[in-house]
Amino acid sequence: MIRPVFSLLFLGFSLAAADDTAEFRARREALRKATPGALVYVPGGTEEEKGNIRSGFVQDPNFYYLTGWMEPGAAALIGPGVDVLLLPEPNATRERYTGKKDHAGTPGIAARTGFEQVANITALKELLAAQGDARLLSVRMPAPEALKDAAGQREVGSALEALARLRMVKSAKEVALIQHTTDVTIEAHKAAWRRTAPGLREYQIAATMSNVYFEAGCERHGYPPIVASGPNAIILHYQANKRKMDSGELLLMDVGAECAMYTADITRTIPVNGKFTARQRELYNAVLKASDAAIAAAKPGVTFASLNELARKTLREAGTAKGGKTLDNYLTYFLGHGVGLEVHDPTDRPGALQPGMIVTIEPGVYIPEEGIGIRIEDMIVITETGARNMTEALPRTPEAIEKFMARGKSAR
Ligand SMILES: [Mn+2]
Repeated sequence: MIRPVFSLLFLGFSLAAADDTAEFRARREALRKATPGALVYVPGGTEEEKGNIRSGFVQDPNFYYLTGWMEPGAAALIGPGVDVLLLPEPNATRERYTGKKDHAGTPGIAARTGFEQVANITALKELLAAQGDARLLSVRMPAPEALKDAAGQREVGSALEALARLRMVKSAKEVALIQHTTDVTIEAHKAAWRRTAPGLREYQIAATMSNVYFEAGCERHGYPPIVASGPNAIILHYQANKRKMDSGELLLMDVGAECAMYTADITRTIPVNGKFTARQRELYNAVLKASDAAIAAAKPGVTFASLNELARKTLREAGTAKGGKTLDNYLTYFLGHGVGLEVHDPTDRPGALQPGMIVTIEPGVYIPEEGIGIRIEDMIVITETGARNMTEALPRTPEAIEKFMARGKSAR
């Protein structure tokens, strides 16, 4: 999926799975180091938040990253010598709908959460007062009302960038979780390739793909599936998925699952009838060349911005569209973005890539004059010496795609 915003750092919302408490504790320690002397407030998601009625409760990704806690209405307070999980008071009415919830009085709660202390959320004001005049920061801005009320006259600053920098570099455990989501998503794409045929509707392919990851126990889509046939592929975030696909057209699928809180983001573009036309192949190979060049150049110390430039240069030299403009004119966005707890995880475009960063590489060309849109999106993890393509197992060349589709058809 193409990132629609242009800010250096971006944090939003997402959900979860059990992990051991040690890693979450280590992340809180890293946040303390990154915000020396400060007291950081970390609000969790609530059941009242907009959109929950459709999606079900989804834990806030920043809160999840630092706590591993999956229940709604909680918060955390992190600072020098402060490691407190704040839980809501028991609410009998709500529990009739969504089940029993833990609270500060639940026996053994501190050991289970891995926090030094578990307190009632109403204790926030006292806890802040006990910390004297420590600098107060929040990982949600503007600061939540509950924090402003408890803080009184004290100013609240932002810890968003400090946390974003931590989230950009994935731990070994996170890389493994993301690889799992990626592997499940690859199976979803393959299922779509086996089914794709002229006359089907885009939503039928979306249904085939979603079914694979829901069957595998994944909680939700990482983002709304984009299944775009023919001219729809020019629309970067096409989500209607209603059109009937025809022989001779391309089908662009930008679809990713979210499993155990971590998202995949993978795009492939395939021929509806299993065979690329000469022009489709030519354009596809130009995009593939740009992708290969960027992936080959990715390594620690190189900037994401320079990979973007390299992909553009490769497209510029690869050919022209009808009308004569070079192909780089048809790549209208930045090359990629971080992926993790969110499909658009925090990303540093001008900064140097570091081992453990996971980013998409998603060059494309979208040519209205020819009614063709092609995108190839892979996820790479930066290693000590280069980069590993986490989505390599999903065929990328026209020849491998055609071979897979021919085999899939004959097996039906
Ligand atoms: Mn993407």
